[in-house]
Amino acid sequence: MSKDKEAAQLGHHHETGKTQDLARNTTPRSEKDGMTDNFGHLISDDLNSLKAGVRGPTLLEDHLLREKIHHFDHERIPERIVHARGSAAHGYFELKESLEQYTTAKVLTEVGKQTPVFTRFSTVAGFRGSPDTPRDVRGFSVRFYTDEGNWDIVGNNIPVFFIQDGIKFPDLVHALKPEPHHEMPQAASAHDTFWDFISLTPESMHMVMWQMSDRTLPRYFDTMEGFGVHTFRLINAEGKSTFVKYHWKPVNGVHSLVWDESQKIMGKDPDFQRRSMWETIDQGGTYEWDLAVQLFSQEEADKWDFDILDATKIIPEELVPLKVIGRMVLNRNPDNFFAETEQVGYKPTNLVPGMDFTNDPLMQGRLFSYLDTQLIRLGGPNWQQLPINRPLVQVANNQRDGFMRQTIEPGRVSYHPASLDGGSPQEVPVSQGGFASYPEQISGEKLRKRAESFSDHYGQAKLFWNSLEPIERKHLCKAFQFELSKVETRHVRVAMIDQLEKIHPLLASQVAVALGEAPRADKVVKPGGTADCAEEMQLLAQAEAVTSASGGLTKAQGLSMEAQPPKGIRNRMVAILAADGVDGAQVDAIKQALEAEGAKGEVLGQHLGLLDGGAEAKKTISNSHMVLFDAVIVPGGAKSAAALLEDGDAHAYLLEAYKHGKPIAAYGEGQQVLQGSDLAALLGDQLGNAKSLGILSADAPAMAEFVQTLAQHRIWGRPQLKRISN
Ligand code: HDE
Repeated sequence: MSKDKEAAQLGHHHETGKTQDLARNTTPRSEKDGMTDNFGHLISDDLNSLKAGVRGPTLLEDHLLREKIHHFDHERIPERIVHARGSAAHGYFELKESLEQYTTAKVLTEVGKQTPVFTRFSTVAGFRGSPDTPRDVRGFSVRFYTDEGNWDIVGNNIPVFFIQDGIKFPDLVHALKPEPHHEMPQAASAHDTFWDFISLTPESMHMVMWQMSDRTLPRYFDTMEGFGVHTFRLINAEGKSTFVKYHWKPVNGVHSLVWDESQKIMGKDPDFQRRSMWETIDQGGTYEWDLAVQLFSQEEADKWDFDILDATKIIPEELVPLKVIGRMVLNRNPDNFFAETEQVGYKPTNLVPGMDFTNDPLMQGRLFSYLDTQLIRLGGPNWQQLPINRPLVQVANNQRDGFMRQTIEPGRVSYHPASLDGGSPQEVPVSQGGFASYPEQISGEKLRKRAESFSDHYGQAKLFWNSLEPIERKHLCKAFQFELSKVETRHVRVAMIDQLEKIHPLLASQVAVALGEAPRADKVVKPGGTADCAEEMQLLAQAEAVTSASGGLTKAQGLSMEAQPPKGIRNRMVAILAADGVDGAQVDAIKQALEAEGAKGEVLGQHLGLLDGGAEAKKTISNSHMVLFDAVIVPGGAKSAAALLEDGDAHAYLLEAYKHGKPIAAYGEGQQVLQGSDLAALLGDQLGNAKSLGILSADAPAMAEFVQTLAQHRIWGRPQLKRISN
């Protein structure tokens, strides 16, 4: 292990003296001394159990066998009830702009300081072994190991939530998870119980619009945004409170998969997103986000027609602009998945002095839950001492004991106040950095009731719809059609159409038609109805009405992904199709041009290893698939081109790339593959417009043009090829 790495790991330990060695369970032996059991005894045979005679029974006395199997039998812990499927990386957060005016928190005031972070991305519904790319909300949990203790932003990739009150969370999750009688479906909201609950919970309408949009199909972890969701407080040196919302903005831009592609990836590579992050970081790359905040006062909040304590509402950027204050860079993979990614326990109650909660009733429910859940998941109250959960600063209090206590504290004092053993540690006054809650004035009756200010459930759902580009509306509409068509109970489907009608009659009609129900707005649906949302989406009047609960806006910026400008091609993956005889020099030039932009060209050969012509294939055309790449290039080399023309799998790459709006390029003799492809046959005359369709070709690689096309991410609006439509 390198010195640096060792130091980084030891950074999680802060006991002193002799106790430290015991607590770390380090052994004075060097590795070459050999294998031991779990108590440090050297082992002479780890491959044969102890038997009475070589063909005889195994003896109960075989403590080595028993110890090994005892450990094995208990190697699984309960998975998270939600967000079980996840993957994480280490890195740092660097503050670029101080929020000193608003908070005393050092992590938000010490400009230039790099605070270590551990960030975990997850899906919500699926089990721990479920695929990475279902249609699902993504968790976005960031732990900052600050000099003042751990700070966790346990957020999602969607800025709002399904429910307004924590008491509904178990019901939401039970409805979403596989149905209890047969435990199906896995990692999918497309089933009766979920939509039954949603149709009876109008407050979820804004969230389900986001959920059915492309937001729940992120391409990579680093092409999705993150949000703290709730309104939090910052508190400055004068004790003044300012409200804050947190936003993570991916440096590589926001983009998504298409649904057909997502579904295929679940089979072709269920670890697709986890693998992409791992490989990028392993090869020296990074995943990066800017941290932006929205800061506002009570006086401003009082003017708005929605409640800042309601987690089903955003604060439109038009009301409070985003202010970028720093950057998070993920640059180190965990050493061990279980010890770090599985055992990390985030909790929204991890705040540092200068921060506080608000009365958001959803957040209030979370404040209890995250601590509670770890008791069973991680097995007791000392889960906070696991290396990944410990703060980097000293922990000092007189709490002792409990399951799996890691630290060994000397002395007789396990209470406070104490005068024995020096009486320490002492509390720290607020003026010297001690945590204090904001002294908010509270008065009122004790009751079970929701505030009137939480009652608008459709305004922001409309705002979201209005803010999308036509292609995004089309996808959203198709997602509703897909999900609800999987619902077997008709009254649940109809109840959902009723809800959608309150958002937009066109949307409701399009969905209704696909479900075999009468459209809700005849004029906007073709006679006979159509299940294709495309054309009708274009018919929408440009001027949508002002929406309620949005500060008087018609549409808001930042909601559409398509409207955000392209941000280069960093971390994108390009498939280079090759066979023996490929033009190796051209392949090198293509790869270098991509690498210069931070992207990667992967040679897919007809076989692994060195191809005649010089390129090396680490993957094959048949062991991989187009859905795992962002674009495809067919390079030159006459023999290679001739072989690819005969390769049905190679043809499929071009068809799939076309279908999913991905750039296609052919250079040199590779152009013959394109011209002779199944794709060309289906396109016919339309190949004349190839460039405008994102199909590029030239005698030599024209990489500037290719990079520009790839930066657009998708080429929408390609003429549909009926034979490969889904
Ligand atoms: Fe969570 N949530 N949640 N949640 N949540 C958990 O904690 C819970 C909510 C979120 O990467 C659990 O350690 C309640 C909103 C993420 O390890 C559990 C309520 C948001 C993660 C829990 C909510 C989230 C969790 C399961 C309503 C977005 C993964 C295991 C009151 C802002 C953390 C665990 C990780 C995990 C409870 C609502 C995000 C059971 C009761 C809103 C990203 O404690």
